[in-house]
Amino acid sequence: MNSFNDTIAAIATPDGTGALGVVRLTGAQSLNIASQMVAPSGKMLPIKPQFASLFGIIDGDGDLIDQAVVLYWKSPRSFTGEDMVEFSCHGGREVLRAVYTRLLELGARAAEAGEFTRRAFLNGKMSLDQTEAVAALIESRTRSAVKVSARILDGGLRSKIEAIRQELIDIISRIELALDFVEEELDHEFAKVTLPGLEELNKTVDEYIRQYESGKFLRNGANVVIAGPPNAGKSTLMNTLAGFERAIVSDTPGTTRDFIDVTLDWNGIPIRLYDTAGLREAIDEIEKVGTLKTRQLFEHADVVVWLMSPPGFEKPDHELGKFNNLITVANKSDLFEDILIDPVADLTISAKYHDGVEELQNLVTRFLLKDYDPGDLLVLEQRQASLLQQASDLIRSGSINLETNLGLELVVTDLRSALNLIGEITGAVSSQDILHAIFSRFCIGK
Ligand SMILES: Nc1nc2c(ncn2[C@@H]2O[C@H](COP(=O)(O)OP(=O)(O)OP(=O)(O)O)[C@@H](O)[C@H]2O)c(=O)[nH]1
Ligand SMILES: [Mg+2]
Repeated sequence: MNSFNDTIAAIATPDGTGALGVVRLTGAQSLNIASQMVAPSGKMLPIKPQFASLFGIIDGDGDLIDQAVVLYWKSPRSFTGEDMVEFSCHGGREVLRAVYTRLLELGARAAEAGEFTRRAFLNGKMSLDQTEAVAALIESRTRSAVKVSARILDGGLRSKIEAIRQELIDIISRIELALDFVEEELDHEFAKVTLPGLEELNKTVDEYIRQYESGKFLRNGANVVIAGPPNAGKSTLMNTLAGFERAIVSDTPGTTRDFIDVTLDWNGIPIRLYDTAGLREAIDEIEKVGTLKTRQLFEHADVVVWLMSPPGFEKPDHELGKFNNLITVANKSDLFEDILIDPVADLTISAKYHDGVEELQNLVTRFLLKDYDPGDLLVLEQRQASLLQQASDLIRSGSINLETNLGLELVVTDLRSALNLIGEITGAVSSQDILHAIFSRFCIGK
């Protein structure tokens, strides 16, 4: 493990060519090191913090390698809480490497993945959930995911977790006080006034766990598989939803043999949509493999859209019928709406004439988000949700012990453990292992 006292450097922008590229430094020696590479050497000291200045940048031989805007942040008013310098250079790979290499020559160490943000956390600039939001923001694939991460980065989760922690601390201290003063026979009365608070707390915690179940689709995306008998119009639906002719459409049953996928954004959820081979008794080897692949896709599907068409409106087989997230859709409504057929389906559409297709998208996203508005969700990391789940179990066990009069000491033990787990979410309580697991997923320079 590297020391946190040294000064570290990284190229913070992606490898490649761009108009600008950023090289950053953090640590006590930042300004000293940076000063030795501006032309003429040493000109930089003193530099006004938080002001942008244009400098010539020189290498070890004193040769000019770039002109860069240099920004200096003085500790503690910086991202990491330490002295920091950022060079906004011209965004060529060799330029950035030359600047970076010079920083290392002057004594900076190469930063590890996530080390800047890790320092920000260790110096109390942000809570652990906020640092995770930094990574999530960078990884966001839709606008909704960006908004959610930005809200958490802004302290939207931290304040809520802090409120839960405070509530729990209040209850624990009341119980601890009672431990000293309350007579055995009064325990019952005491339980009666304390239980509602614990139940309320559990409701709040459970609500966030539920939000995680829905919100994870915003972050990770969802697999939506269109399946059904041959000729139902699956490929037509795929094309309509994709907005271009992705799949071959024909009135020959068995047209699609291998599955085809596209990536789309439905109400903020990154959707991977699959068009599959029609399910029927396969008539040749290729079709057999195709239908096998379709069935394998079901295992990874978050939603299966079962498409049927007139006249048969063939239902899914028994096995798929048991699938939890199945939406049945009757297609080709243009052919049957006038003759008043009412097929049993969750939705009726015409893939060819784009009728009801938007409703289908909304139905699928409502299904995935369990009626939450993406804008209201506080999307949690799995780490955070699992801590909340463990805390919720402990609070519940504490409530039961309180209710059944098993002794206040036991109740306090459960609640104290729950308090620790909740503290791990924001990093009020943390260990090296947790920090390592979190920051290793960052990119270098963040
Ligand atoms: N009238 C009408 N025809 C449709 C509609 N959707 C699809 N079709 C037609 O149905 C036929 C089959 O369409 P495909 O999209 O190839 O059907 P598929 O389910 O992909 O078929 P396979 O790949 O063979 O399993 C084509 O002739 C389409 O033009 C619809 O909404 N209305
Ligand atoms: Mg097809």
